[in-house]
This record gives sequence, structure tokens and C-alpha cells, in this order.
Amino acid sequence: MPTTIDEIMESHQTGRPIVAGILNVTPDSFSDGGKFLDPSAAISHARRMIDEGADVIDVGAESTRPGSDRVDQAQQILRLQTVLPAVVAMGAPVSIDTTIARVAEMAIKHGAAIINDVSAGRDDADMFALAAASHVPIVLMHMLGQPRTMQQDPQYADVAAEVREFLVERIAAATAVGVEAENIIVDPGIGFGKKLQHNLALLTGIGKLAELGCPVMIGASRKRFIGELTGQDSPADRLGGTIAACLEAYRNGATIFRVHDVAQVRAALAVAAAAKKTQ
Ligand code: HH2
Repeated sequence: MPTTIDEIMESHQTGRPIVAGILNVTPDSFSDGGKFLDPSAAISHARRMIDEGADVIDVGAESTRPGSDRVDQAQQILRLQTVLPAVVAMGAPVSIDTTIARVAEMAIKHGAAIINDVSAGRDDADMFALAAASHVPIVLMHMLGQPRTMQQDPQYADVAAEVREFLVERIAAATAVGVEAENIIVDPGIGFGKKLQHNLALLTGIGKLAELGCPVMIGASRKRFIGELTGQDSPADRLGGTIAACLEAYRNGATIFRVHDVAQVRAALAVAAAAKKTQ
């Protein structure tokens, strides 16, 4: 049975871990760029992730890796137009990873059930109005700067407190436009304008975000900070570190995990969730 939106939005209360499988319909994503640009490859990968236990499929047509170039609205829609309806038809909720309201609108028309906006409504002034009018949950993520330049020496005095402050402000901006507070998911934006020590402080400091009363999403999968800790240059080799990061985040209150390796993370979280229940 597919996971419902209510189960996702109540996950921070129930402790149920939600796994969002990443589907990058892009030529240049940092870990799987080019692998799923072909619609039939993308569709079979979504099928596989659902079979492996993904609760959500997070579909994106623009890479936001450090240094990436922007992809315009028409190009994103072109990349999504075959894949998105096919993935929606598989029955699992689909989230649309975009910062452009017209792209999110097209995705919602085709059945997408969640907006994942890594700019937290700052790139496109219409995004919050769209979320409010269509009553779909929206992920608000923290990013310092823009993907092109965000890794150029990011600085914080207290990263967890500053990320929290940013998200409090974005929640207020979204609700002011009519987005229901119950429809907001927050995300500290691992790797988005953060050095190694910032990412680690955020994984351990997630409790500060969980206090906001929204589900917390975490996207640590295969990211560079894991390679910095393990010496693994190739993102595909970073599964062990990805699992450790997800478990650390879960222990501290995150419940939605955006990952490439669905089966393995699902299994790790099943064990962690069962152990948590006995506490
Ligand atoms: N990370 C990426 C993309 N979207 N969305 C949320 N909410 N949180 C994240 O941490 C996040 C995200 C970057 O990872 P990926 O999609 O694998 O790579 P790319 O941006 O190169 O396509």
C-alpha cells in the first residue's frame, strides 16, 4: 500500500521513517548525472526504487550541485513531461524538486503531491501562492547563496541556530501567503553552502529544527562531506557514510530521508525505527 501524505506529514509525531528516492532527470547531477535523462531509464529506476520500498519519489530536472548552471522552465518541463505522469501512475506520492513555480504547477497538474523547493520560496515569488492554492505540502530548504557559488568559503557563527532562524523566517513568509503550517516540511540543506563541520553540526543539531513542529527532511545521500570523511572520491561508493548520516539524523529527530540507495537505507531505518519503539 502506498504511503499517504498524512503519514508523511505526521512522521515527526509517529517516528515513522519516510524514504524519498531520488530521480534526477538531468545530464549533470553530481552522483548520477546522465543516467536517467532518457525517459525509459528514468521510469524503470522509479519502479525499482518503489519496489525497494521508497515512500516518495523526488523527481528533479535541474542539478543544484555546487557550480551547476540554472535550467530554465521550458527545459525542465521538457525533461519531465514523459517521466512525471508515468511515475505518478505507479501510485507512490511524487515530489517535484524545482524552484520554479510554473514547473511545480505543471507537475501538480500531472499528479505530483509535494513541492520540494531548495530555495524555500526565494527564487520564484509565485511558489508559495501555488502551494497555498493547491494545498500540497512544500519542503523549505536552507541554502547559503546560490549553487554556482555556495561552496566558496561559507561562514557561520552557529550554523544550527542560523539555519533554524532562516527556516522560521521562511515558514512565516509561506504562512503569510496562505500555506498551511501543517503543509510545511523543513530541511537544513546538507551541502548547500556548508563545510564539513557545518554539515556535522546540522546532523547532530537537527533537534533544533524538529522543535519547529514540522517534519524534518534530510538530504545527505552520497554528498561530498561523506567523501571528505571516508576518502571515497566516487559518490556511488558513499553508501556506508550515507547510512550513518541518515541514522544520526533519525536519532536526532529527522524523519524524511532523500536518498539514492533506497533498499539499503530503508533496511537500516527499519532496524533503527524498531529499536526506537522499544525505548
Ligand atoms: N539535495 C539535492 C537536491 N535536492 N532537496 C532537498 N530537500 N534536500 C537536499 O538535501 C537536496 C535536495 C542535491 O542532491 P542530488 O539531487 O543528488 O544532486 P543534484 O542536485 O546534482 O541533482
